[in-house]
Amino acid sequence: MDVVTIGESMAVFTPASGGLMRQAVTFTRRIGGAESNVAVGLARLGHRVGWISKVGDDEFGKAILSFLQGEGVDVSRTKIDPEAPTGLYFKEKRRPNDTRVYYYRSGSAASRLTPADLDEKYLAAAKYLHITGITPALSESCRETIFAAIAIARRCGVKIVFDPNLRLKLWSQADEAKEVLLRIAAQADIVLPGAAEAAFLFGDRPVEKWGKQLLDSGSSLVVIKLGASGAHYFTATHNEYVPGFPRLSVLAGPFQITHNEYVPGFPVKHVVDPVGAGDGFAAGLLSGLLDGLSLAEAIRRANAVGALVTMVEGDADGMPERGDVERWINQQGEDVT
Ligand code: KDG
Repeated sequence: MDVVTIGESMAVFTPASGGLMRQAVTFTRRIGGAESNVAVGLARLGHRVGWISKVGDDEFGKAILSFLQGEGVDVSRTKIDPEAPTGLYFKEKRRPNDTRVYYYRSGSAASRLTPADLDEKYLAAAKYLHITGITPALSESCRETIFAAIAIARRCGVKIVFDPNLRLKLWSQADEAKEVLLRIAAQADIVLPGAAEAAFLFGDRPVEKWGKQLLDSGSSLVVIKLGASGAHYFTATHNEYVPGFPRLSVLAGPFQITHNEYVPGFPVKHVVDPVGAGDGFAAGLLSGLLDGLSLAEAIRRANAVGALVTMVEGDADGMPERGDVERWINQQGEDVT
């Protein structure tokens, strides 16, 4: 596999109309889950990707497996747990810029993942292991599974890509979230926080300090995602102030940046559904790195995939195919048909 990812996928229900969900009577059912979204994104871009998880022995579990198989994701290491249900979540669109999620996933099949569910050889043969901060929040055994996967990857030279994907609803204590996510970030090769996640994890310390801290602990790349504004990245050789680049403090609040490199994003005129954009970013970045693009080009692909995802309803549904991404980049983010 080019990439192996581990995490929970759920049946996602979205009311057919906006506003308060209590009024909704008709829902559309799709499939979502940060890690499987990334897997779908990579598969659509032509990469070999495996998804490790557990689903219940129920109709939603079957829907998830057939959706992912249909997309070309390898699910051979995903197990069916007859003793727990597949997780669900609801996505309420109250207003255009106010999307809320409600989880029904406590005790789900995926929350019962354990280190014994990891096939070491399968993991060791991958080029990248993709993980997010969602899985360690699901249960103690999920947390152990993530740290066991990290240990295998590090031992076997598999690069670890970590998206903090902070979901405070899944943690009982914010401090605990911070401690666990920082512990994982310190062991990852590539760390992909959004601006708000970076603020949560590192406070208002100057960005170059914690960027450097992550680089010192072994990360080779730290990318701060700024949505439509693009992304900043740090590497061991690009961590100094470059005059003239947009400052993160302007774009994202508390940071004072002395700095790195910046790759502009693609503003989208009509955002239909922002959920999954960060996963699109991760898929685009990994795709670019697998194709041997320069870092700036890979991040440009990441920005493009993230933008395209927001134009389609659903967490993974808008993941573009390679030709769509290339056209979008060539057209500078203008939809010309
Ligand atoms: O990144 C998108 C995910 O947040 C979404 O697909 C659902 O995995 C999910 C979660 O835990 O919120």
